[in-house]
Amino acid sequence: MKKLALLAIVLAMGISGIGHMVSTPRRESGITTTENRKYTTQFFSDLLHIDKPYASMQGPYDIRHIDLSQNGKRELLWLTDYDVTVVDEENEPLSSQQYFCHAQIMYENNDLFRKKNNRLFGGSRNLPPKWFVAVPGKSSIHFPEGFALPMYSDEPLQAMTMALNQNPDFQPFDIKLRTDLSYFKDDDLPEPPRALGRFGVAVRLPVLGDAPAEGSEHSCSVTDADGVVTFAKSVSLEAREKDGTLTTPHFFVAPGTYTYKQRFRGADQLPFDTTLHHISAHLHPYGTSIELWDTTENVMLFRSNATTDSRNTHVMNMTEYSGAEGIPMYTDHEYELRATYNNTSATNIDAMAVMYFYFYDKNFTV
Ligand SMILES: [Cu+2]
Repeated sequence: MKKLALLAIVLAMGISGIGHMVSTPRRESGITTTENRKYTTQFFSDLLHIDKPYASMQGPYDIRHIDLSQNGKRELLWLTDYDVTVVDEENEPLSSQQYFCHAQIMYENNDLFRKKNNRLFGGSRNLPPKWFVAVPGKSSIHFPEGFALPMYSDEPLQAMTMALNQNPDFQPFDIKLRTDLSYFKDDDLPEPPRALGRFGVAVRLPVLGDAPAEGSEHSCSVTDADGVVTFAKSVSLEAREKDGTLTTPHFFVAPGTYTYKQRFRGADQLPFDTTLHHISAHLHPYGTSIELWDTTENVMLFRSNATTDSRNTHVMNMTEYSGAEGIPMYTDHEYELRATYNNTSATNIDAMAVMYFYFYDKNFTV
């Protein structure tokens, strides 16, 4: 499931060819400023030319090969903030972020990450190769005070940014996407912050025509407003689950109201019982909310509400959780995502439903 999700995102971003790159790319070190011991490094995308409307994940994109070292010097850093901003040709922020689609910070490839993670941290760091994802309505991530992602300054990262345009009436124009990463240097801190690990869970629907046999157990189900179970027509990104079912995280939603449920076990995602300290979520337009339930205790732990613009073309805001107190999560509990779409249009719309979690990585050691 985890592997499938990663593959899906790489494919989703239209960058599947990147793995074939042979030479080591030249890395940018960005523009760094500092305030109260916190460093912020900025990277700018190339100009992205918007010449037509683009569906989600089909807009022009940019990839920067980056690291946060000064002169290649290796030091322990603690990442605290990630921000993506739409700017004009002069690097001035635009008033509307409606041209922002997706952005992420991730390792060049999964194998390199596994090797580095073992060599640098003895495998004690519970991060996947992808560290940050920004989506429409949630273009920044700020951890609660005292929590951060640990990294060495010379770890090779890539910053991907992608534009979106869902407005058919416009003159062609250019934008750039600015990525800001903020961090502390371990050497400057009297005490290290608490390390965060990360995982994400997507609703993955069985693809229409390949639905599981009647009565078989599957981790995902869809019911319409009348409680009738339906299966999805896939838009893209299909992959086979371990049980052989073809599933998709990017599906069509017919007109009407639907609730999508995705089950998972705590042990599928966590190495130990711990607490969640930051949760954000991703829905497409017409998505209304996505909830995290502890189904062992039958209690809702968190709900992210979506706000969409009046024409239902762009998600303006997704509410998040960020807190030092944390939300307990247990390896022996069962959990469920419940995402609701209310498609008030007359046609099928495309949709996704994902939650991104940061947890206290209590066994992390340098
Ligand atoms: Cu999406």
